[in-house]
Parts: sequence; C-alpha cells; structure tokens
Amino acid sequence: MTVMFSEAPRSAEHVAGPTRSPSANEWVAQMTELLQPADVHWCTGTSDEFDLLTEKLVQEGSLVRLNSERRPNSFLARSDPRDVARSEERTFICSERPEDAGVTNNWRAPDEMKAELTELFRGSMRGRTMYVVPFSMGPIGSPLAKLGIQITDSPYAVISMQIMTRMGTEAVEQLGPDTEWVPALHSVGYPLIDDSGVRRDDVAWPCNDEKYIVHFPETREIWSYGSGYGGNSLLGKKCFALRIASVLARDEGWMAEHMLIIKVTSPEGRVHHLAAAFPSACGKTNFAMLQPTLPGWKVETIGDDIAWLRPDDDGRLRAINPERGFFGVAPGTGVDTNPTAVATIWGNTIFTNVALTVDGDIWWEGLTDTAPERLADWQGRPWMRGLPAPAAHPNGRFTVPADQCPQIADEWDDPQGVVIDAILFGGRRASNIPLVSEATDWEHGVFLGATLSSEQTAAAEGPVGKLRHDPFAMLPFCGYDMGDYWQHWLDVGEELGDNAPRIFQVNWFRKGADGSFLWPGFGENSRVLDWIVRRLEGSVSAVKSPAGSLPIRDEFALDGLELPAGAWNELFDVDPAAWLQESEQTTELFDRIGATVPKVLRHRLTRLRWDLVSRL
Ligand code: GTP
Ligand code: SPV
Ligand code: MN
Repeated sequence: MTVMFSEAPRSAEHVAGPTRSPSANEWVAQMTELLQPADVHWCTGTSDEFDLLTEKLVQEGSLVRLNSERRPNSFLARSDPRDVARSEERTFICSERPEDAGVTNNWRAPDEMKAELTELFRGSMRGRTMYVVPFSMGPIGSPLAKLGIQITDSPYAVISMQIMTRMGTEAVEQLGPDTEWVPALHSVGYPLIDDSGVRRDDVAWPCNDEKYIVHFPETREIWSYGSGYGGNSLLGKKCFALRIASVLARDEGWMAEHMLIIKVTSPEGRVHHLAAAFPSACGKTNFAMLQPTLPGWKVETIGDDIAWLRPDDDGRLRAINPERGFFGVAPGTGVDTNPTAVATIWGNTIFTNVALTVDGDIWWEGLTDTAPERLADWQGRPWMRGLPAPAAHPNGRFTVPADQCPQIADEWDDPQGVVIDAILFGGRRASNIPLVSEATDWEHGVFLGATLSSEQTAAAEGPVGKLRHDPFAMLPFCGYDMGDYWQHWLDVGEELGDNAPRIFQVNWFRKGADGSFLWPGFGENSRVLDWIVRRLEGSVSAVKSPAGSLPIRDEFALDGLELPAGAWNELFDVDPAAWLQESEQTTELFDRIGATVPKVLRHRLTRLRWDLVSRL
C-alpha cells in the first residue's frame, strides 16, 4: 500500500509526511516512534482502500464476507465478548483541575495520565500497520466542520471511520499549515511482538483487558487504548464530536449534543426542523427515520446521533450532523419498527455482533417476527430457535453510509446546516414522564434536559434497566463540569432570545400496570410530532401541569389508533407523590454536582416541589 499524497503542496517548514500541516506531520512522526509499528499507511478514503482492507480482514478471519447477492459489499465482525460496548468506567476527562471535569466524569491529572498511557502505548503497534486517518466532522469545508487525525492499529476502526466520517484525501486537503485539528490516538493494545522480540499470532478481535478512553479537553487530545468497539475506537464520534467538541463549543459559543436531526413537512407543506436528545439506545435512529402513520406527514433524516448547533448571523440556531454514517443498534430494528433502516442497510454495511444465517446473511432479534431455525450467534456458535440466549448481542450494530437512507433529506450534508425550530428531550421511562409535554420557556426546557433520566441500556457496560439521571442524554459524553454545561445552555438561550427553538419532553416507553408499553411507538410517534408542530404553529392549546404543558385529548391526532381504555390518562398522569419522590433524586443530583448548578435551576426545583406539595 503506497502513500497517495506525494503531490500535496509542501511548505518551507514541512517536516515529513504527506500533509501541509507541520504539527500534524510532526505528531505522526512522534507517534510512529512511540508505537513502533511495522509500517505506516496514510488513508485516502477511496473504495479501493476499503476493498483492500476488508479483503485483508476477511483473509485474516476478522470479518465474514456476507452473501454478495443478498448483502453486497457487506461484512460481519465478531468482537471479543469482553469488548462489546462503551466502557464508561474507563472513560476519563483529564482537565488540569478536577472541578473542570466535574463529578459526573472520571478524572485524572493530565501529566500523570499521559505518563502512564505513554508506557502502555510504547511499542503497542509492534508487528502491525499503523493507519493514519485524517477526517472531517461535518461536511468538507463547512464553517461548522472540524478536522481530526486518528492514528489506529485497527483496520476495523479504519473502515468504520471511512463510513462514519469524511475521511482521507478530502479531509487532508482541508488541513493547511495553521489549521486546527484534533489528534486522536488509538491502539487496541495487542502488539504482535513483545519487548524481547518474540512474535505471537494475531487474534480475530485484538483488544486488551486494560482499557483507557481518555480526553484532554484543554489540549484537545484523545488517547484511547485497549478497545476496538464503537465509541471507544471510532474516535470521531463520541470522543471528538461530543466530549472534545462540547468543550470547544463552550469556548466558542455553540453546542455539541447527543441529538438526532429531522426535517418534518406537515400536510400543509410547511417545513420544520427538529433536534432530539435521547440517551443511548433510546430511539434516536428510529425517530430520525420515522415513517409517519398519520396521512400527509413527511419526515426526512438529517442525523441520527450527534448535532452541532450554532447561532447564525440572523440569531437563529443552526445545526449540522457532523457524521456521514449511522452506527445503529441492530436488535429491535425490523420491517415493522424501522423499515427505513432495514432498507438503508441493503449493502455496503459492516455488521458487528449480530447473528449469521446459513445462507450468509445477517439476523437479529426483532429483524423478523420469527427467528430462522438455525443461525450462528454473535460469537459464531451454533444457535437454534427456542434457545433462551439471544442470537445477536443486544448492542449489536450496523455501520452504514447515511446517503443510503431512502428518506435522507437533501439538506443532510448542507455545509450551512438547517435552522432548528424545536428541541426534544426523551428517555426510557416506565413511569412518571408523560408521552409529551412542552416546556413553558427555554429555562424550563433546560430544567427538563438537566433532570432527564432513563433506564440504562446495553449501549454501555453496566446494569441494564437501572434508572439513572442522564442530563441532556450527555452524561457519558459531556467533556466538562455538568453544572457549567447547564449554564452554557442557559447562556445560549439568552443569546437566542425570541429566536430560541421551543423545547419539548417525550417518552415512548411508559408502561401500564401489566408491564406492557402504553404507547405503540415507532411510526405512531408521528401523532406526537403532529402535536408538537401544531404547538409551533399555534393551532393547538395545552393544559399546565408540573411536567409542563400537556395536550388536550380532543386536539390530539388519535384517529385510527386503538388506544386501550384508560391508556390516555395513564400516559399523561402526573402523580404528585411519585414526582415528589423523584424530585428528591433530582435534589441529590444537584447537590452532587454542587456549586456550579445554575441558581435558576435550583429555584425551578424548589418551585416544582411546592407545586407538587400543593397537589398532594
Ligand atoms: P445510540 O446509537 O446508542 O445513541 O441509540 P439510539 O438512540 O439511536 O437508539 P435506537 O434508535 O437504535 O433505538 C434502540 C432501541 O429502541 C431499539 O430496540 C428500538 O426497538 C427501541 N425503540 C425505538 N423507538 C421506539 C418506540 O417508539 N417505542 C418503543 N417501545 N421502542 C422503541
Ligand atoms: C451510544 O452509545 O450512544 C452510541 C454508540 O451512539 S457508541 O458509538 O458506541 O457510543
Ligand atoms: Mn449515541
């Protein structure tokens, strides 16, 4: 594999390597010395390169090529069973002062952490190829885009970055001598040659039991060691576009959020753009690809996981999706629940930790109603229908280019982004939180975001189902103190003033006494969308409640929906006693975060508690 950049213009102070940025070239040279790889490959992002890498991975047994008639140019990866999700316990924000990382992040002193990691990284690529992956988060040349360079010894990470970001030559061309860029160092921590020169065989999914996902917010650096999986290894995604970007955003007056973006067209042909923050595996991809059951409505996809939002020259909030692919949860994605995702992954897709069918295609729980009789499960073991263990890992994923989505909006890669009219917050809540409510104003919206909680999912290591606060769906992704982050939200709202988007809270996951979902969800969520847009347009009213403004049944689009008797009331029930109990937990959260919690949010909480007490 040869370097493709010999033509790149070189400046006088050019050090070595194929970019116009001396700092980038120097960093790559330094890292090469530290990591001691067998060779270095600068990635171009071409389809030839993708083919070479996937073929190599197939030869080595790290990828299974799927049946090319059923799933062209698609592959299955099976990870080490100890490396199947983000490792929040091993994720660190290493600011100079611990209080800048805040109590919701793991913190270590940057010097200390760097010294420790340097020893782990020393020689960690022996016997392997070091890939240099230049990438742009955001459309090439967009005023909202940012550049990064990932160094990795994982070809799986390279091909995933190729799908998920604008990667290779087009990114490197953006990198001038003085352009800012984020260094993102990644090693799976499985060198093939040890300190004494002894060689060992590679494994299908190399990784290390010792994992570190580390961010240095002040120097805008990422060092990730020991994991090859998702957000731990595709460093443009959570590490850059959320943790580092949230810090850049605070400093530069914008916002980096864990949000989908959609374009909604009403039956009257009016267009609105919405952004929505739901925690990991709580329905962003589904909502981003919604197929409305309500006649006349149209939803188009702009992004499914991350939004960068910035006040524009006219004072309105504009958003881009910094990614160019979807890394979506596979289980639960089916023809009934998300037909658009099923159509999107027709080919050119990398599947991770899902089941393999006898004819070389993929399957997971929820893709079809009935499982095939026989499968190879996500670990490649024989599996039969009726076995209690799922065939796919609950955090099995697909990685696919966004432009394959049949309902992708034309504006999805517009460098200027789209103007956001409404922001939604939503969690996975069996109780307490209504199907939909509207914040009374921006400050109340920030309160709803700050107090967002959700049952934990398989997207991260940890106890699935456990309720936890996940403010703004950013708990694992905010690169600085949570209280300061809330204040930043208040500041941006102040700047936007009357141009600020309206804020809503949604919950598709409320359950009845028998434990089943009260709301059908998925395409039927268009009914909620209808109400939200009608609110924006001023054509429906609402009733006040401690949860915000609630819809009136007569004004809500329920036609054609068989909602069980009593379900409406249960969906919107705000029980003062239960809410009061929940507000105790909010108090605990605020106390834990401490002095940086904005005063107005504390006042809100006090007012809410008085309101609830008066309703007991
Ligand atoms: P990350 O990629 O981890 O950030 O997650 P995400 O928010 O994009 O999650 P995704 O859309 O992939 O949703 C994951 C799970 O939520 C799937 O199992 C879906 O079936 C389920 N889900 C999505 N929408 C709904 C809904 O409206 N109702 C119900 N009951 N489940 C839903
Ligand atoms: C999430 O966990 O929110 C994801 C998947 O979007 S990962 O990229 O692995 O973080
Ligand atoms: Mn996510």
